[in-house]
Amino acid sequence: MTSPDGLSVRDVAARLGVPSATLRTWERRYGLAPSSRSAGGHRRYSEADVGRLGVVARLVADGVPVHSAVAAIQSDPDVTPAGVGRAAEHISGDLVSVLLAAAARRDGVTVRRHVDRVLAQRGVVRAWEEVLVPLLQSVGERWRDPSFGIAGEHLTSEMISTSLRLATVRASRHLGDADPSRVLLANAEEEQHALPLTALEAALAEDGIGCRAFGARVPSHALADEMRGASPDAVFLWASMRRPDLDVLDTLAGVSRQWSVLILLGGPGWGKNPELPDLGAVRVERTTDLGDAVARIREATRPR
Ligand code: B12
Repeated sequence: MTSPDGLSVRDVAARLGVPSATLRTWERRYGLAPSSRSAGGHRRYSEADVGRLGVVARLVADGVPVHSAVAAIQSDPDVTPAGVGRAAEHISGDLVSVLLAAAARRDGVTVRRHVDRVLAQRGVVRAWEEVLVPLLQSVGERWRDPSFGIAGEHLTSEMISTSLRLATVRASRHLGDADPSRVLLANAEEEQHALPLTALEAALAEDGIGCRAFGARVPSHALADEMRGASPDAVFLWASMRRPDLDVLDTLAGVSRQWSVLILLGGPGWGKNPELPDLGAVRVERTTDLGDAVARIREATRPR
């Protein structure tokens, strides 16, 4: 219940789950002051003040630096906790700029620290889609620029890779008896872009699904041999670079006619609407984002 002259700092702290000391620090450093004071000089917060602080608290909990969260509410003073999505969009953009600047000055520790935090706070799928994909796409536009450089691209992808693997290791502790041979992840032949596979492995682990991940440049015959040995439910194949043909699918299908398997294709290399061959019992599907890939693999591995 709000008293007529507003809430005290303690009330606001309790409501938002943010310590009073933090609210005072935000006031001192970022000007997030209550709109009034009592006759005795005590802070008195209106519902609108609490709403704005709630947005900042939510964004900070999502891994956004405080100064960026404050900038977001200042650019849109009417933002409500319900409208935080718009502010988060602004902030994710801001975080991408922070990460690009860190990579440009070769500060890998800062890149990793932010990526670790975003992964822990948003989960792998949201962190990948909201921050890491926009970051990597910006990197893809910058590597020719000497102020960022090829080394900046390598450093960024190494840091992301380390953070994703850490997330996989953390989540794998809860995998228990999940059988990793049900799902195989591999890159197409000669394909070096392995980060999407690393992200998928981490997202699956978070979802309680184990897998065998073979990484970059897996020859089709080697993957076919693995399929023969494991009879998996799903095989995910990533391609960033353009694939000249879909022969690989015939190779994989050749060994998997005996059981029901999903071959899932991800990445721009397969083209927007590839004509997928009819391989009988072997299902070949195209997926366009990480969340969808996890959902299709989950479905394929569901006990029947
Ligand atoms: C990191 C990186 C590298 C790293 C890879 C390290 C690693 N461990 O993976 C290194 C430095 C090794 C590298 C090498 C090269 N790279 Co490179 N690289 C990239 C970069 C910056 C990110 C790659 C990535 O992870 N992309 C994944 C996501 C972020 O991007 P996306 O596929 O476009 O995402 C869309 C969808 O696929 C979907 N999606 C996103 N994530 C996921 C996940 C899943 C599971 C699913 C299903 C869908 C999905 O959502 C997005 C929106 O639609 C891209 C830029 C880019 N835009 O991709 C260039 C890029 C892919 N590279 C490129 C090139 C040219 C190369 C090199 C040939 C460079 C060279 N001259 O040596 C080499 C060799 C590549 C090879 N033979 O395989 C080009 C490819 C252009 C093309 N299509 O022909 C790009 C696009 C950069 C550019 N703009 O020029 N690269």
